[in-house]
Amino acid sequence: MVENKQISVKKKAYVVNDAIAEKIRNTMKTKNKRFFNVMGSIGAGKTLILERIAKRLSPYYKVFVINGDVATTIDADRIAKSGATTVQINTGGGCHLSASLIQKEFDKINIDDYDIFITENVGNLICPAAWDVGAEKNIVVVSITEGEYVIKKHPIIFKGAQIAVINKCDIEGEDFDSKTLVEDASKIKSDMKVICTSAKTKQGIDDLITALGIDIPKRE
Ligand SMILES: Nc1nc2c(ncn2[C@@H]2O[C@H](COP(=O)(O)OP(=O)(O)OP(=O)(O)O)[C@@H](O)[C@H]2O)c(=O)[nH]1
Ligand SMILES: [Mg+2]
Repeated sequence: MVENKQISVKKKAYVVNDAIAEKIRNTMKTKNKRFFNVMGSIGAGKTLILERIAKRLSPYYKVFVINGDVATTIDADRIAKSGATTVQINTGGGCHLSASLIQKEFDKINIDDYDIFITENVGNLICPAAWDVGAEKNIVVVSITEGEYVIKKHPIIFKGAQIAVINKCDIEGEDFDSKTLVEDASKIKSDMKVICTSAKTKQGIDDLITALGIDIPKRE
């Protein structure tokens, strides 16, 4: 009996979360704003990718990034140096961002002041999969150093994503290979967009921005 009660409390939490997420999605659509949720493993390169994206887009767009971590403001501080406005959510022990945490941050700002909103979710390939934050697209980042089975072992988070990013392709070689990861991500959904990046060298960053559906004005 106790077990059943726990399940129903959890189900209720998902229902409440999904309703807030849907409200966020509708607000963004109505206001013609873009909102993306970047998930991925610990250390896969989420923050460095967002630093690159923020630097590339900031001359043309107002970018607002919400970083989720258990502790510290390291990631928000890093991305702020690339021209985006950032805020860090510390979850304490929490392993994911939720729609209500995001809504609380949106309540503190004027949505109309920004064009593009991006969350960096807490690093792991499990919990964020279950918690819709109201983004129009979910992006999952893994890196080639995480082993050839990382996507096969975590299919759920990829099923809920539109874009899979295989990062750290600059160290591709005998020990690390992107081929299996690209194949595995492509097999999960026929319409999955799979992009190999190196946040270090900036390889693939413009492809990722294009996959998000963001126009990059031509350089003069
Ligand atoms: N060689 C190489 N290193 C990278 C690349 N991307 C990130 N790194 C390095 O990997 C480490 C982790 O990068 P982060 O961007 O902090 O990773 P993260 O996914 O944000 O990590 P958490 O927020 O802690 O989950 C840093 O030392 C980065 O410099 C890449 O494309 N190539
Ligand atoms: Mg990070």
